[in-house]
Amino acid sequence: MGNVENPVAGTVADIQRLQELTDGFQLVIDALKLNGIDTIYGLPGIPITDLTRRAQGAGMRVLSFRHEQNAGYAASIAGFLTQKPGICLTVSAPGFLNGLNALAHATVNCFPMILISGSSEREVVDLQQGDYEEMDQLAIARPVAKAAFRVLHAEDIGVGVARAIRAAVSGRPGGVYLDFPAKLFAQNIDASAGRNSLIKVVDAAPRQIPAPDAVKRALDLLRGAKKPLIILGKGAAYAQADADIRALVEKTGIPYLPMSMAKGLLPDTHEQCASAARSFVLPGADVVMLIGARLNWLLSHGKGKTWGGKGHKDWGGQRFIQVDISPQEADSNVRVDAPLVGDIGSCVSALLAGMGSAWPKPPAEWLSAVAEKKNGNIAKMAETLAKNPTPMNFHSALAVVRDIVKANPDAMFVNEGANALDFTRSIVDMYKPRKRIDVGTWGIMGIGMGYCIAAAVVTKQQVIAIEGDSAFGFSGMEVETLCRYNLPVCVVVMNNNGVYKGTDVNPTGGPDVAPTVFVKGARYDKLIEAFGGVGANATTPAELRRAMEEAIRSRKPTLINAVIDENAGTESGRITSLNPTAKKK
Ligand SMILES: Cc1ncc(C[n+]2csc(CCOP(=O)(O)OP(=O)(O)O)c2C)c(N)n1
Ligand SMILES: [Mg+2]
Repeated sequence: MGNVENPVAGTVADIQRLQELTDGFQLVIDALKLNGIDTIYGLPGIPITDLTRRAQGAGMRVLSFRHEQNAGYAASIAGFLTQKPGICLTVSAPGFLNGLNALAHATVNCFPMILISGSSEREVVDLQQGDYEEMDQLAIARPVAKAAFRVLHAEDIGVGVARAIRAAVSGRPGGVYLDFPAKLFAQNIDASAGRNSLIKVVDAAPRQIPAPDAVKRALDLLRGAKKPLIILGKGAAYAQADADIRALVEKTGIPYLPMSMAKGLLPDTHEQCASAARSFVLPGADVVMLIGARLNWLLSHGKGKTWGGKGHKDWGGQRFIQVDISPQEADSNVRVDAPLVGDIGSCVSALLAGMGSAWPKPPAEWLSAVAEKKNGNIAKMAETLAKNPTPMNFHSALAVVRDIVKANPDAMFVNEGANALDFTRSIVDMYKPRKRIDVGTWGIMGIGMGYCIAAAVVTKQQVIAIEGDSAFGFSGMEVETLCRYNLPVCVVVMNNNGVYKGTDVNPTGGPDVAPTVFVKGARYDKLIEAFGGVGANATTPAELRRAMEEAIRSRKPTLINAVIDENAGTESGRITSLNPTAKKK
């Protein structure tokens, strides 16, 4: 307080000036909010604890996790579902490294995500003087990120956040790293200068219109095909061009294969869906149109025996049309005769416009051959699903899950494991776009609970997760998070006592069990009960059905331990051929 008798000029002004200051914490929050980002997935600690508090205080949803990897996976899939970058917030070095896995995952899967990590003092880190959690995080993030930035001055927070958003969502989306050293947060600057330094990103993911000659080239190739095939990838799901994609597929009359996370773009029960005839249509097709799908390992690189090639590297003779946002994607594995570069929505609508009204249906022989193969396989599968063996196996359990998803087509569906993944993907039909989210490009374990949390938070829908018992373990502690936020998530652990199966033995006869084997008869359902969630043990399809129906009715966080025959799985699930040891067997 100034002297009342002789008020010092400037005292009041000083106070006012103080009130008009802002700081780094506030500017980060303001920059995110200005760009419509309202949720943070993170884990508090030095130097970002106050950022989590103040973000919550400023009305953002701040979801706190038990491990940064799970927060990161949550952020990555939130990005996929919303086309806005999902934000993961971590502490320095170890927290950053825990989040890094998810950042790499986002980049590889083309999900927009921003990993924001606090970091230690630059001058100490750079001289390697042994600071608290010392690490050159920016350098470490760069190789696995689409872009990586560091902000040193509060005035630059607006630019840093804007660049991160643009990099994450434009072109082919990916993971972006944003490094905020501890000192940044407490920096004070004039509030109006701060406000003026913020940037509301305009047209962050601009449409990329395909060239007319490229559209014509693609349509000419497709029109001349005798045995055409369309493959929909998760890029097509990301694009949110659902009506046009469906119209394109239906107007062409061409059989289509959805990649795992593209299931439901058209209902899996659609008559043109060729999933049940995959091993027939891939080698059989003469022209293949890829829409937002890359010819990576998941499609056997577009060559080899899967595609009818003689040897494992031989071309099967297919000609490819590739619709992709990245001009570098074509020819990555085999020749692409008609690359169509642009955003999926713009490309698909250009294709539709170019098709005109007199598009010829594919030759009837091809359609009937595909239908015959498909119906045969579906009938065979129906027989297997109708069995009710004791103990329960993957098929009899998944027959129940299939019914439940059919009855709840709006539910989000999370899936990871090996057999628990592969059987589920082929047995459980999806009916709507972007409902199925799973292990993605790398086939990683650990996405489970992070995906469940983000899916519930973003969509507000019921979430159903089908988890291998090994897969679940990677993020299992987050059942506490499910309970803490009271999320409508029903986790089903397909418990076959181990990785792939529970029957391996230690060849030495020693006391350790085999590396793939877990505690027999574990009760995963007890875990969630510790936090007030609902646990259920299911040894029969009827028990599983009852427990899942109750979970969906109550919307309570629920974990069902589904006891599966420990003999039921195969090594590596459906990718045994990639396993060098299994090959020798
Ligand atoms: C991060 C990570 N670590 C390890 C693996 C190797 N891996 C592939 S599937 C799998 C677990 C399979 O067991 P489970 O989840 O129980 O499925 P099941 O086949 O038994 O149904 C593991 C460990 C991986 N894919 N990702
Ligand atoms: Mg298992």
